[in-house]
Amino acid sequence: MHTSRNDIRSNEEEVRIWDPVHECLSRDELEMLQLTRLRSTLERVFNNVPCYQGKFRDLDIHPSDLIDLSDLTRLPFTTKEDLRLNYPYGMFAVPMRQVVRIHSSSGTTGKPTVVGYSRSDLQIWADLAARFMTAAGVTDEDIVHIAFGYGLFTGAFGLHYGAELIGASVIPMSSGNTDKQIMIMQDYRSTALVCTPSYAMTIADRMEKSGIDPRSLALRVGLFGAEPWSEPMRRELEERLNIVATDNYGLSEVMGPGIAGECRHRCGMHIFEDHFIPEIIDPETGKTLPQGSVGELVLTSITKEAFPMVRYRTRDITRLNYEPCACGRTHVRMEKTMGRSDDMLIIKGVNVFPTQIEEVLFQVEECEPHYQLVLDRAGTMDTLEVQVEVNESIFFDEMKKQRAFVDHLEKRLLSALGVGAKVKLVEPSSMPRHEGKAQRVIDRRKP
Ligand code: DLL
Repeated sequence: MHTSRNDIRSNEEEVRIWDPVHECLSRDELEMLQLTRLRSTLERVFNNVPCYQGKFRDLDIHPSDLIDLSDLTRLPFTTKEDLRLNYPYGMFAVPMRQVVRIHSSSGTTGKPTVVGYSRSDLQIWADLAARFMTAAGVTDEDIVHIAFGYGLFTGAFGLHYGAELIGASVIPMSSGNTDKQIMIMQDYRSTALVCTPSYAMTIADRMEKSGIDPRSLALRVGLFGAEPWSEPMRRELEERLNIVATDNYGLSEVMGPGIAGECRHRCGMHIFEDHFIPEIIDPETGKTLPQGSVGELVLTSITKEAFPMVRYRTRDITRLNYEPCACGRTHVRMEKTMGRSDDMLIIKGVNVFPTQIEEVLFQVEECEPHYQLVLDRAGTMDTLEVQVEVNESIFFDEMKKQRAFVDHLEKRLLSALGVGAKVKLVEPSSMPRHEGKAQRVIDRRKP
């Protein structure tokens, strides 16, 4: 436990910082630490991972050439393809006897990515999860209900050990069986809910259907992540579950959850820069973009032993904010991601992220928070159909009213996206509900 932990007061509200020494370093101190850690990571991968050795040699770079942090941009990127080519253990930088845990990414396309952790990696992982959970307001008084699936997915274990380290009481519920989740929440008085935002919405829906008032529960905070979600979705979850909903970010290749998380000010997720160096690049050219630009997040891990990643291309689109935060943490904040560059839809030449559509739908009272996007092709043109559930206020037998509502929605989407989409209203409760990450896009263009 950290003896150096202290409490900082801001805006009358008590702000707890798990590791103030590292989370509040000055930029100079932070950069010195990053440089030292980066150099030892580069030595480690150069000496132990043939893929990195080959990449460095191809570019005629040796780890000792790295004098300044700005030299990072000279290093090669690592991509998902590198991990596939070295499946399953080729990117590990320690012998298997030092690997004490294995996880993997979901692998919806092709083989999953396998990642490993040494004992020290697991300690750091728990510590970083404790950081963002503390930032979200979790304390040793909390009863943390984990509704991520336990298994190869990093979500459940990541937050589980973070919460235990804080001293909270952990309920390792896993995902699914929504009625039982609600019963446990009622009976065990869960105060913090951990899951994907879409599963939180499924839980909220089920509670409403069963006539359970969220105010009768002890829930007060939600720690949601693992998929993109919009601000209107946050507001909806806060209202329907009577909680403060916070966002946290991570990916298995770089560690899992615990790379970044929001503090109570909820103005971006602090990236734990003493462990990860973030960059923003142009996803097309790979060029580093100036501070404040929107682009693809690239991450370098600088303390991992078993599975270090140098300049890993996350494909997630976001922006970094280096302004000081009112919470006192000095680490850079990343904006809520718009989504992955792979999920970006190109409709009639216009780039659209599903979260932009979500933002529009969630602001329309008659729409339920359940939607799906169907992409198709008419001749050479891509088409987008937005299927959305509507509530009982839209009468399916009143054609004229319904037509006017569809027109209204289509106009709002056109003005927000800059491209037309067809809207199809579907009956309440007819869309699939999600227990893990939501699948929002159905692409019928692929053969
Ligand atoms: O989803 C790790 C995680 C678990 C993060 C639990 C937070 C909470 P993967 O399954 O490897 O790992 O998926 C990683 O999910 O590249 C993003 O595209 C997306 N993602 C994760 N967190 C967020 C978030 C986990 N807060 C991929 N907002 C990432 C938006 C997110 N997208």
